[in-house]
Amino acid sequence: MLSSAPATAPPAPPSSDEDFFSTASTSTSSDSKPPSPSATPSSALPQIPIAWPDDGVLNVSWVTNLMQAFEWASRAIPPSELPSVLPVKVLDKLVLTASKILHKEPNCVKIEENSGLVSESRVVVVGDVHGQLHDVLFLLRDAGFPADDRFFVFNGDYVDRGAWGLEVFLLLLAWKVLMPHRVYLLRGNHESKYCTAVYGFEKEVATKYGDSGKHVYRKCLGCFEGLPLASIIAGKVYTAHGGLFRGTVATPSKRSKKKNRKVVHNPVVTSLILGSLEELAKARRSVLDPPWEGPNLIPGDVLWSDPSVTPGLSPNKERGIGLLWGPDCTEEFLKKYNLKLIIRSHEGPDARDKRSDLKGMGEGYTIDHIVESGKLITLFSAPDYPQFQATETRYKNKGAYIVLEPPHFDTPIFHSFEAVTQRPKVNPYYDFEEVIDSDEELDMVSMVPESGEQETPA
Ligand SMILES: [Mn+2]
Repeated sequence: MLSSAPATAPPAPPSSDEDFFSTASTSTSSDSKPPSPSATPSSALPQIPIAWPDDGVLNVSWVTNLMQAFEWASRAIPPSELPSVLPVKVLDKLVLTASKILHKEPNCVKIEENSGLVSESRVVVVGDVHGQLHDVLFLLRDAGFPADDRFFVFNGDYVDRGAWGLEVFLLLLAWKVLMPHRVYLLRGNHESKYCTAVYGFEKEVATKYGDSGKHVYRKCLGCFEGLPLASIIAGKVYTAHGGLFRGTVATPSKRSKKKNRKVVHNPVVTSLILGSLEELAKARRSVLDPPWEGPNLIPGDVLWSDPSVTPGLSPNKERGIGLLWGPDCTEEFLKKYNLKLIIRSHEGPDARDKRSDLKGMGEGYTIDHIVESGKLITLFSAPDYPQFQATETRYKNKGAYIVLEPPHFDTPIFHSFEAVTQRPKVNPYYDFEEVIDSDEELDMVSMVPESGEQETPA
């Protein structure tokens, strides 16, 4: 049964998915009536178990069937039966194929004319999705699926918190494999060993894949390590999960010029300066957990930093890793690279609830800095977050995504959306009451570095 599209709907997604999604709508920031999305499963059953195509080449119907299968499975079968839908061998093949593509990408991917960005293109930017499968499916249908003229940049945090992190990550990998030059998956701080051990993904995978759980988890971690850190769209928009980062050049302190200075084995007297894109390009991103000390700090900064209204750069004491940067840094970065926008994610309604200096995340986005050269935006795409929060303290936030349009791709069009209701009932994979107040703060005691990880040079 083909549902009728509303007048304001974006171009139809690929025809093979027409049966899959029900009609829903989005509000742009000017709309007065909030949408009420739903993700009613289609009467058509997915083709399962899913097999890797004989010719090894994915097509649109394979990817849409995967999405349909995950949606169906989330409602129809217990989590532990997911291997009957997606066998381990097929999962392995998907993760391996995607990993090979992702590892080859530079730290900062460029989406420009050379990569197929033309005057008919749109670029959709997405923030944290955190395992909220039904909301991700809604978002993809609402924005329109990736296509020749529709790019997607995801700002990371695919897993943890929500109950379907694995499905969300895998379906995005499938799109990446299908359209590697249209879909860009950046790394979030939750795509790490540390976060996934605390916020649910590791346990989720173990629950779903049983005896093969450890194997699947390891494959995912390996893939996380390969995710690029940032993107630049049309030479005008910088996106990353956390945001800006420090420079790696150590400036010697005055004292170090004195003759009788102590020779310090590992000099830490470094003034905090804003990092350059050249330094970002050289950073060693392939670490399970971005280090918070040592010489390789750029990945941790890009994934964990937050903006502040206070000028300057300072250590992000609240999180224990990354930086806080002020509007002056936003201006410096935009001006230096002739950019108009920074779109970062990382702060949901709970994080913003604790920050009196910045706006709340009720609409799924905030404009945090307005400076001479442009703006800094925080974008969060997980509505009604976090899924397992106690009812009385829920934020009931909307999620949002941004569309960038030609000719300059530098003016954000915000699309806010409500959560998909009638979410299947599931048990959380982490102790949400225990970690509710320590959201995303790095517990450095439990974060034991992999052997050699902190010292290995790039
Ligand atoms: Mn985050």
